[in-house]
Amino acid sequence: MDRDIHPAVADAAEDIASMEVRGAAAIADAAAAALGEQAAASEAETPTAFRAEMRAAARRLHETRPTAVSLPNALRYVLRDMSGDTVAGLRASVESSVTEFRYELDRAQENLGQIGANRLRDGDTVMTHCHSTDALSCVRHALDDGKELSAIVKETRPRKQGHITARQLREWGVPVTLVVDNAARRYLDDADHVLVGADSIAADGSVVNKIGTSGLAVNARERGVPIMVAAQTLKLHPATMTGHTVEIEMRDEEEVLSPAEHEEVGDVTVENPAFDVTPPRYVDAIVTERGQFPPESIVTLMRELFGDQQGGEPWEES
Ligand code: RUB
Repeated sequence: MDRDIHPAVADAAEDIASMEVRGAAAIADAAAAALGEQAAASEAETPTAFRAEMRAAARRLHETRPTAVSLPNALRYVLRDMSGDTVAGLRASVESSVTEFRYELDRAQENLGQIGANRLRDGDTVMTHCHSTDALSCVRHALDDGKELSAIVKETRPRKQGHITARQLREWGVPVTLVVDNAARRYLDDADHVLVGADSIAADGSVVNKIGTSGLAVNARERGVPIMVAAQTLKLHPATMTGHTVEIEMRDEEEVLSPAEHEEVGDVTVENPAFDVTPPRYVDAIVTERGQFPPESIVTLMRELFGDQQGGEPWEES
């Protein structure tokens, strides 16, 4: 336990690891806010000590969940521009980066929502998987534009994030049909779009999202239903430009099988991957705040955004 880590950072890390805070955008927002709290409460006496404290806080947040690139992207955004010759100056720079980051996060979600909404027509039915605030932003903007939509919501085993999506859509007055994941193919005949979010998007246009997304996309393609991925540029994974792959989080087996059920079933290995990879050929459009892209061309945007990023991570010891 690092005594310089502020309780707000430790709590945020715990909330992210336990999925109390979940979904790529919410994780990024919570991590940035926690860094802000660390900076505000720091008792560091020298700029060197302050920087070390911020790096330690970022490392704690970074080690919580490995797949959503929005988390390291948020930490980088806040720490890369940290500047100042005094503790007060450094603190002010972190606080202003955090405010800016959180504002941009909201704005990006609004902007991509409007772009995604343009793809949805009055009377359309969308099929969703998991719970994505970027995807829901597209629905909300379409509703604000006066379109009527219905939704087929996949339950999303094992954590049932579909319930969160269903609740949100009902609050907006959208008629919802909730189905178990295995029923998705049957109900694709009633869907005009598959609409999902992303945890990471690789340079080749592959989409990493909640486990089950790739199977849904393959089925949707076979049925001729377009697959739209709503993902602000914070979900673009810079390291994939240099050949790195995205780590897929493996979660606790108890999310799948309780100890009592396991006892009853017997000695079996339980695997619980939280995400999967949908190859670009199954994705029709990636909708970002910078416009919509065919997945194969997302690398152009990545070069523009990350082209000059070199060297180690800002939270590593220098
Ligand atoms: C959440 C998930 C969401 C993306 C995008 O997985 O896969 O589709 O994170 O969400 P988990 P958003 O529940 O395991 O975190 O658009 O809100 O960033």
